[in-house]
Amino acid sequence: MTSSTQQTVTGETVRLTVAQAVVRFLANQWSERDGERQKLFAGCFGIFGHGNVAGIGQALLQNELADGEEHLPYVLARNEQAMVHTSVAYARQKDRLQTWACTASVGPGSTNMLTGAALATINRIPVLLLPSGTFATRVSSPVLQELEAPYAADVTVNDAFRPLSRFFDRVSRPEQLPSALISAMRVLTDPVETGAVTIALPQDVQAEAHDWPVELFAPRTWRVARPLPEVVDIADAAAVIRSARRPLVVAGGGVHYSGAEEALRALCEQTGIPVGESQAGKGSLPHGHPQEMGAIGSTGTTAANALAAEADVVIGVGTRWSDFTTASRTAFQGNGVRFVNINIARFDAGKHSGLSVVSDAREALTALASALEGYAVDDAYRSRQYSLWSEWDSAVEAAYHPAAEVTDRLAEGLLTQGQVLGAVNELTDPRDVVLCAAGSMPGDLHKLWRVRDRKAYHVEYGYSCMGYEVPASLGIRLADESRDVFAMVGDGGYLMMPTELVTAVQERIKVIVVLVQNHGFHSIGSLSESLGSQRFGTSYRFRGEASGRLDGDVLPVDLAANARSLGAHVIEVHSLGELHQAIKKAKAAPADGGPIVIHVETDPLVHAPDSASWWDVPVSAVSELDSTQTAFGEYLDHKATQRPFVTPTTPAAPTTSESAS
Ligand SMILES: Cc1ncc(C[n+]2csc(CCOP(=O)(O)OP(=O)(O)O)c2C)c(N)n1
Ligand SMILES: [Mg+2]
Repeated sequence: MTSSTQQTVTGETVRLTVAQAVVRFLANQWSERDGERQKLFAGCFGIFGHGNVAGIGQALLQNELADGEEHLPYVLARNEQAMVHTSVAYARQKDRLQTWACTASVGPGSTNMLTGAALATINRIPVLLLPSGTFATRVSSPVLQELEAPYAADVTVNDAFRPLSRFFDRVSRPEQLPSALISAMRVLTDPVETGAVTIALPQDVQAEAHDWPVELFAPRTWRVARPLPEVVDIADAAAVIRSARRPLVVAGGGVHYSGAEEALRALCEQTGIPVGESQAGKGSLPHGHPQEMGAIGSTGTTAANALAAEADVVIGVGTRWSDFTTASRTAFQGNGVRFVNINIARFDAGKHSGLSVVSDAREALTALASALEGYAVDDAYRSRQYSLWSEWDSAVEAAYHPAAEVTDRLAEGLLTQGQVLGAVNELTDPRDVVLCAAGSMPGDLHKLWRVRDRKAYHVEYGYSCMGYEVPASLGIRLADESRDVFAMVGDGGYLMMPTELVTAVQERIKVIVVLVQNHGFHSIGSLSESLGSQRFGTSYRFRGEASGRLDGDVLPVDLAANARSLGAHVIEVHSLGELHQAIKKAKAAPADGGPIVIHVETDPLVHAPDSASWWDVPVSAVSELDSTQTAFGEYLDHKATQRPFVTPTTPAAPTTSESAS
């Protein structure tokens, strides 16, 4: 144990600071599933300040210099929110079996991680956050960056992590550390509980010495569970599905995290049941598979949405049924539609009054396939799937390769967003990863992207956090260097968080950022227009001298120069041909050459094909504007189609219809 050579080892204890104990403990944690074992922590991201430089910082230095088996690599990031995003993306790419720890200084360094914490928890992705806290002793209070709440002396800014964390502890005394660490590992490796886990470490406690039992640092392996379904639940689920004529699977992120793609494919091939996918579940079946209907819901394909509207039984697999997936509860219109929910979390399995199958997705799908032996949908339903899909696929083709009547109307040097997505899709390898989080591209990718590999689609749409894209690209590449990563980022998202390009330069991480410049918020602009708010405040423009409004000229902002100044290799393109060349050049660039940014301008007024769907965004009920009044009328029409989904799902035929419930 090299890192303890400077310490006094007495019998069964070892004397280390709290921070040294944290680092040594983390370096000895492993996860295991299906007999494969890996380090739970690939390393620790951080930004030092007075709150952690001499505590965790000293411990990480000592660890790096020792460079032994208990190594916990340290990577300096540029923004604390960003380093949480990088860790989350890494963990998602690793199917939640490995992650990173993140250390931040007292105060703003720590609270910068809050957005990342929320994102991790909402997406159910493990990440360990180690915010620093002000002195536990409080002898010099108030110290720099201390909150000083007048109503409660023990409240610090780190209490803001509580609602965002699946486990939270503050280690105010060294004796509390072992149980805090062990609880943290339990939650991180529990597929039901996992999310952000926070251990706040006051700055004085980090540096305090303690005699630790040596057993605390023994290697520990945390087995990631695959809970089996109850036999009776599978029997009931099979009975419900056997009674269905138009069943539909909705695949969520749980399919990927469980590695259930093959089991899903086998079930669908055996029964002919089609599949619609949420953002996290996209790629559950590969593009081109006969049962693959692509995206479902507000940003879905017309194929999946047409089948959803008619389905009599909907089988959710590893989905948390977000509003985008259900089109705000308007997607499923079948009279008496029933739900079967396969989910590892009872919380999700119970949604929509569904028949709950609480289980690992792979195990439940395998059991269900046996229980459904001899059952299959009829030929009419299969040919309906085929014709709906063919129709949608031609719409995708037209978006990838728009007709001259569309392209002729574009200003010189501009492309459509569909052309950009099409070019990236067609010129990348099937295993390359496309990444996005916010703006108009997540919806367009959900509809249009042709996924050819289970880990090749990474859109963060639980929190849809602008700024996730650049830092997340580092996480994906670190997790799997055999794939190129294409981060699709809008100008708005880029401006939120370009910082980690510098970290990619530092670590020579090859990520490819496709920066889509359209001078503002294409997404929110369109949304605003459809809701009667006339694209107000969504363009990046000068304030007009006459109007006093943000409707002047486009701002002279050069994001290509910005990316270049951060050390990225930048390729600016002004035509489809140049875009093709740029993608090929980026792919051919050396694996350790650092970040590449492809800067392309698009026309924000050319839209992707319509989903024939809806998303519930409230419209002002009273207004002086005609545009808003019209939008409110349309809003009420849509609201009338929302369904409560409260009919109990039992193996017997329902006695009441959903519309009567
Ligand atoms: C951190 C954060 N702030 C605000 C939003 C709300 N929002 C969603 S998309 C968007 C605009 C994104 O602009 P851009 O990245 O340029 O993409 P575009 O819409 O132009 O495709 C905004 C402000 C968000 N999702 N995340
Ligand atoms: Mg934009």
